[in-house]
Amino acid sequence: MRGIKGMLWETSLLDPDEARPPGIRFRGLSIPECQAKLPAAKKGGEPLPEGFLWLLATGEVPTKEQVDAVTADLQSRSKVPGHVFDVINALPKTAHPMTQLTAGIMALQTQSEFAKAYETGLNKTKYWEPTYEDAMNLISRLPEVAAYIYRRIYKGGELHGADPNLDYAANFAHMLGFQDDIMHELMRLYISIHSDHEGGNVSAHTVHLVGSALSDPYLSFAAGINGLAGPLHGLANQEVLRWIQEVVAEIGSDVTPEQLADYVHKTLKSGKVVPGFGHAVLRKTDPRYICQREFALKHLPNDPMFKMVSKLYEVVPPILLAGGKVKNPYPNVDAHSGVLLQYFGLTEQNYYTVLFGVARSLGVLSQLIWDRALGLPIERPKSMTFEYIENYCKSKATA
Ligand code: NMX
Ligand code: MLT
Repeated sequence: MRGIKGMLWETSLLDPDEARPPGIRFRGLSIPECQAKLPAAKKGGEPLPEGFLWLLATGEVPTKEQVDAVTADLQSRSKVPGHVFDVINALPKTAHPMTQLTAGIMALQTQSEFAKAYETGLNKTKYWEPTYEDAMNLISRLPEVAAYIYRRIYKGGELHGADPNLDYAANFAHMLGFQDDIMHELMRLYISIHSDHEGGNVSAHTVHLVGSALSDPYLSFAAGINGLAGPLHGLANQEVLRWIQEVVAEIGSDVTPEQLADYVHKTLKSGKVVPGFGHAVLRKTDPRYICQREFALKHLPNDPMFKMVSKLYEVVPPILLAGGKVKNPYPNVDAHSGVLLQYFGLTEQNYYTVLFGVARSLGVLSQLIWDRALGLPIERPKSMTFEYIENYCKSKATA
């Protein structure tokens, strides 16, 4: 169904062919425009995800006071019920972090205002109201659930409580165990740029599809997170870092373009994709890759792994182009994110997609509020059998 226009999605839009940034617009604003216009924690710093949330949900650029009000509102909603941790604890620590995240979200579902209101016979014109409450509650509780999973798996279960003086992204980084100012800036940028990518990507589309059955926001979001856990979608961020580490382990980091090209050919010959390259819609370098590259040039220009990512940017596209079938040979968002995270000490690749999942809640849940407000119908495309297609073709051939 690539290229088939079939759904409404207000919060963001991709333009496949737009040269360099924009490529994506959040409510009409490109990433550089969001960086310039949305309030930041510090002068000239990265935009606060709370501002993105306001922009995505309302279509308007918020003031700093409005963003601060969102931070406070999210904090006031952020209490995670104890049974959520019990559900996660019932899984072995070896369960993939994305499995633990979905289990945590499903456990949070007991708090759904929408499910409760629907049961009591809510008028359909009011559906958006409990959807809004669920969306805000879920967004506010995800960081603690996600941080719990990280500390449980990788840090022996020692937790870092929330810091009420920090904004959403910085507090998330803090609960994960990262206190570095620049890591906090990275987390603000990371959550903002991963928040939304129009409606047809697997995670967003799944949230919309499941939500169209009037499944509540928790059920819908958990479904989307399962889609994000696929290696051709969000899981690619863990695959990229693993692949780069394999490259380094096998041929070292001080490599010539020719050596790197040989490794890329080897990956392709073994029937695998080069993770972090290609896109189903974009036809140029992903603008989210570009802004992460700019962040790296500013904060870690000499990191050997960043240098490797830069070399791959040169080496991979011509090889994929020469293969003749890849529609977009350029890097996507996942080609860069892992290298930034590992630089600041978040080295556990299997966890990376959880960060993507927390960020994605801002966009897909903003849109779900609008789905309910607009009374969008249940999604139900028509399917066909092979026989149906065969008969259709025969009838056209003989016509
Ligand atoms: N390496 C090798 N082959 C590729 C790649 C790649 N990076 N990208 C596309 N192809 C192949 C693709 O598998 C298909 O082969 P075949 O005909 O044998 O099935 C052919 O090229 C045509 O595919 P496209 O139409 O260019 O891409 P499509 O829209 O089907 O898929 C992706 C888009 C993103 C799934 C694909 O480019 C890919 O698998 N990339 C690597 C995984 C990745 O980085 N995913 C993350 C996407 C971003 N995200 O966060 O979700
Ligand atoms: C996304 O952010 O969802 C990915 O780039 C995948 C997509 O847009 O298809």
